[in-house]
Amino acid sequence: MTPMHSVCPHDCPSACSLDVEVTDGRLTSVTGDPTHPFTQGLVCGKVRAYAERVHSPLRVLEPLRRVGPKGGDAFAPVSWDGALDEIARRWRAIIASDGAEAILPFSYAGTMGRLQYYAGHALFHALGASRLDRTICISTAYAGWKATVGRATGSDSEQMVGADLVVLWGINAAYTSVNVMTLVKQARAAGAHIVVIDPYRNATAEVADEHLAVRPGSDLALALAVMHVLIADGRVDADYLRRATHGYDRLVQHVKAYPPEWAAPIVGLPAEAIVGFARRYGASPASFIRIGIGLSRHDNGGMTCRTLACLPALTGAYAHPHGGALLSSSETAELDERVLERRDLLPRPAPRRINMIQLGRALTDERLAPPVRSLYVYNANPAAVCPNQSLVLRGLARDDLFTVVHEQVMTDTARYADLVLPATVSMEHLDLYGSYGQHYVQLALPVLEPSGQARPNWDVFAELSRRLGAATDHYAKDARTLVEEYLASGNERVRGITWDRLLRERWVRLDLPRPFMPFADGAPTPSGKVEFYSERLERAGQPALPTWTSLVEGPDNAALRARYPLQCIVPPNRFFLNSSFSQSERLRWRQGAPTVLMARSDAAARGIADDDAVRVFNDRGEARFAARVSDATRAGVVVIEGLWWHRFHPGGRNVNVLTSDRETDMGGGPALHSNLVEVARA
Ligand SMILES: Nc1nc2c(c(=O)[nH]1)N[C@H]1C(S)=C(S)[C@@H](COP(=O)(O)OP(=O)(O)OC[C@H]3O[C@@H](n4cnc5c(=O)[nH]c(N)nc54)[C@H](O)[C@@H]3O)O[C@H]1N2
Ligand SMILES: Nc1nc2c(c(=O)[nH]1)N[C@H]1C(S)=C(S)[C@@H](COP(=O)(O)OP(=O)(O)OC[C@H]3O[C@@H](n4cnc5c(=O)[nH]c(N)nc54)[C@H](O)[C@@H]3O)O[C@H]1N2
Ligand code: SF4
Ligand SMILES: [Mo]
Repeated sequence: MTPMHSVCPHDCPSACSLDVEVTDGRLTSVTGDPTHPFTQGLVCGKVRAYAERVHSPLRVLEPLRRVGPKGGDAFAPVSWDGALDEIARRWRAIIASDGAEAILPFSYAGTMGRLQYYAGHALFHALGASRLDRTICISTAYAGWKATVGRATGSDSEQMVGADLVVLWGINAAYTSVNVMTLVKQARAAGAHIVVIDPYRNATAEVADEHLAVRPGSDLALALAVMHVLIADGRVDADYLRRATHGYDRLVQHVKAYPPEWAAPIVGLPAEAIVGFARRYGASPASFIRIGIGLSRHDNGGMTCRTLACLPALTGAYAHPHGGALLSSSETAELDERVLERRDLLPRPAPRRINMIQLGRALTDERLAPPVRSLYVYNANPAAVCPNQSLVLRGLARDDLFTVVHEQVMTDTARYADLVLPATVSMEHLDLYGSYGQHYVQLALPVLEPSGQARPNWDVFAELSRRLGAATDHYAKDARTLVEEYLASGNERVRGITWDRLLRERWVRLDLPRPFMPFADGAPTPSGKVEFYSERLERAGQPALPTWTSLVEGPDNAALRARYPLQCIVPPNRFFLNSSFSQSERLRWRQGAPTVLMARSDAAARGIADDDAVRVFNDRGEARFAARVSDATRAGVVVIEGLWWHRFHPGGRNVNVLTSDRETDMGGGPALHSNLVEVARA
């Protein structure tokens, strides 16, 4: 048995530091590093069972060629050289006949490791392939947040301990960032009052002091009413407002239109509850709001995040060592992604952009010129995670589409591939990790030999680069050189973080002042202040001040609501990470079954009992679930947690059959939670 260090690569704000044990070449134990200040010895149930993922019977161990229909499971082994030569040959022919834009890369954050995340960018840029707009997760939230404070950074979560009030706003931290819950518990023990704002009583709300069960997509109305009360009561920090904000006078006039009585029917709470929350917030100088990215997945998600970012500026909490707000810490370390991304290799004019949430449209739109002739998927499982799944699957099923999927496991998407290439897992390759929830940089060396013939993304793109004669200088670099160049691109917060130091110390904290209060005296916006009034939004045709907008697909859409009366939100479940871990028999068993949570009155009105097989449907499609009848959600709101692989889902389709590929108000992200549906017994 050899004890070693690794880092969790998954798309999770915790980026846990891991202690691992390897026995006879197999992973035998994964636990949280007790010395890491954020991990604090705790990892989630998904990664504690990691051996089951690394040594899964569903691992792809050799390159495969599809020998049956697309979407099936008939594949035969081929050699690496044969597969790579074929890709190069097919791409050369496509480039000659249709141009390089007919090639579309599709990737997201299957790994957060910086090298493997960006591994393909240089090659696709140099070829002139279509560019993918990677909007599926953070784009809307960041666009809204940045309109107010300029950068995806915020107060340090560790400073929550010592706060009077902690608000977990649209974040199911007990599932999606367990280490935040360690801090929440410590904050509570130190005297903080914990409020969860979420449409349903999720696992996080279960352990809070107070749960505000808002209607989906109504947080903007709630926040506007909170502003109204704070200003009307004079519960604002005049000194902070003068020193650090822009547009306060205009905000004062503007929010007069949003009293609690106006918000109450939208939010679905009594006006007194809204006033109570606003007064508590106003009376707590050390208030810490942890905002979830999930909250932004609504038609008005950008404006919602923008407005929440204004609240700590009213009370001055941004200047309190235990106050403020955090949506994401991903841009706290100011590193230059261009070192890895190599935008300088793009041809001019730059190739077209395709929004990843509209993959189905891109693959099926006959007017698209050139059409997409080849799709190369890595770090992602679009068949399961993209909205408007029926259209995505129709596109993936095209016989004239040459699809390559580089994967660790035989996903739903891999089954549509012409060629499947085996990928290493994080413990089999080297990478550098930052985080979007904490402030440490980590390096992970491989602790296991690659399984079968698996190769890292970087190595595969390097092979393709050589075969295609594109971006060869970039791929001639080794991993260490790239890590060093990337670290050297950082500002003073990253200075002193070197390869050797990371190897020696495992994790290194960014060089930040303690306490870290990035918006204590202003913010990196055009005015240099926290912007209540945004000229930039105004120029983009958006309201310059925080302004109520209702959901395109929500209670105000009377025509649609007449047919589909239930709002349906689709947040993560506990034991999968997006669709990852759906391959694990043990975690599927722990998760139970794909379920839809519904209120007793909604169930009774439809003759549905707990555990009944039901179908959930709208104009986009239909999927099957087991009903969970409970008082954890209100009448009119149903909840479908998690993304199951199709083959483990009754009916063979998952929740994203129901979700739309329409863009939200900002950033081009998806309104995954703004859905209207109907439920019936199957
Ligand atoms: N176990 C697990 N962990 C994960 C993931 C996973 O799939 N499973 N996914 C990872 C990824 S990629 C991400 S981006 C993060 C996301 O993690 P978070 O930022 O925490 O976001 P979510 O957990 O998606 O937030 C979902 C919460 O928002 C609530 N919500 C939905 N609509 C509204 C609304 O209108 N108002 C309010 N107030 N709340 C609303 C949902 O009910 C749910 O409780 O988690 C990561 N961690
Ligand atoms: N209904 C609904 N849909 C959602 C969401 C939701 O909350 N509800 N959440 C959305 C969000 S926030 C996100 S971020 C997206 C996530 O969407 P995806 O990024 O597609 O996430 P995963 O389903 O985890 O798929 C990642 C895949 O990458 C593979 N992978 C991991 N590491 C590597 C590697 O090093 N190399 C290669 N080649 N492959 C690797 C994994 O095996 C896995 O199959 O889903 C979105 N879709
Ligand atoms: S998925 Fe998140 S909580 Fe679980 S080990 Fe990875 S980083 Fe930690
Ligand atoms: Mo995400």
